[in-house]
Amino acid sequence: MIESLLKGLAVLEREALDAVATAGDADTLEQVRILYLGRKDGKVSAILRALAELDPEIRPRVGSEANRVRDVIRDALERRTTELTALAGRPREGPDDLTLPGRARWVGGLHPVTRVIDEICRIFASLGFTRARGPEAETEWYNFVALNTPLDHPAADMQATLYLSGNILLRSHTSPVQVRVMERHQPPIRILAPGMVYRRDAPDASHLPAFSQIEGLAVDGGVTFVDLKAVLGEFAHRFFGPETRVRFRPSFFPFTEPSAEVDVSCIICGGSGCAACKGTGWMEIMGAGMVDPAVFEAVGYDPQRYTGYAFGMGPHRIALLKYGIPDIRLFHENDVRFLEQFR
Ligand code: 2NM
Repeated sequence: MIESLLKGLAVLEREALDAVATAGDADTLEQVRILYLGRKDGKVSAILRALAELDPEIRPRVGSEANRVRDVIRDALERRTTELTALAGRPREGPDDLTLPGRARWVGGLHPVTRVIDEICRIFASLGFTRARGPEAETEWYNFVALNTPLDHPAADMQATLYLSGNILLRSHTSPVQVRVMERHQPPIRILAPGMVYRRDAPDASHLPAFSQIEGLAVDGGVTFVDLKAVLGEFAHRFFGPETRVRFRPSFFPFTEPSAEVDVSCIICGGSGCAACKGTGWMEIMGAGMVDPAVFEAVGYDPQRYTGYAFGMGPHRIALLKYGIPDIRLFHENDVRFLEQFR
């Protein structure tokens, strides 16, 4: 009799402890408590109540075992309650939430002026122009005299040019590169000279003391203004789009004769007139002309045998027009919010 009673209690104890351990929330745990320790119908409570009817011989032994089982279950319930409360307060365990948006990595990019320079060079490279480079600190000969610009010309004035020392100055255009190439190479030549140039200007919305320039030069027997118009027209169509119209206005440069300013139909409004083209429908993008015979004489070319055309443009200025930027100084403030718009 006593053996089977004690065995029954042991089975109940194991059952109850299993149920407590696997209960996943407070509600389930409360159901387990009612099932075993509930005042009215709890399995352990019923046994404790029935002790009174037991033979006094075995009552103390069964009674103390029943009380021990009740206490063990009560402790287990308490511990599991604390455990479940702590779990509920913690973030969910397990794999990361794959539905969250990714964290964008910071990506660098080319400066808008660099992109314009690269695109211009790419187009002229496909038309047969080779890149040429030269020093940024130049002599008066290469920057002015060889380019048919006497030193008493206003462009050579101390007020316009950044002199370093003596007759050494920061080049005010990339034409000295063309002169250096012509001195060392015989025609035919077709070159593009991109680079930084320097002028004694206070910075404002449309001027920087240091800015980029790209000049081109083609020299051969029989080169005419028609070649110039064809090459620059092709460039304009590729750079600004096939609908672009091009016009040449008479102008003057010391190193070309005749000379022209080159306009394209407004790249913002297409020519109908807007704020970007100041209502004219046209935008000035470069200067150009036929190389003056005096320049050929300075570099030792025979002006009777060779003719050539040259042109020059400012990538900073073209980038302003292309992207509709109101102030050229924005290019060099290094403000990432500005720069990242051109990636
Ligand atoms: C320009 C406009 C017109 C030019 C001339 C030469 C050289 F060396 F052949 F004489 N190089 N670049 C030139 C001609 C540059 O820039 C607005």
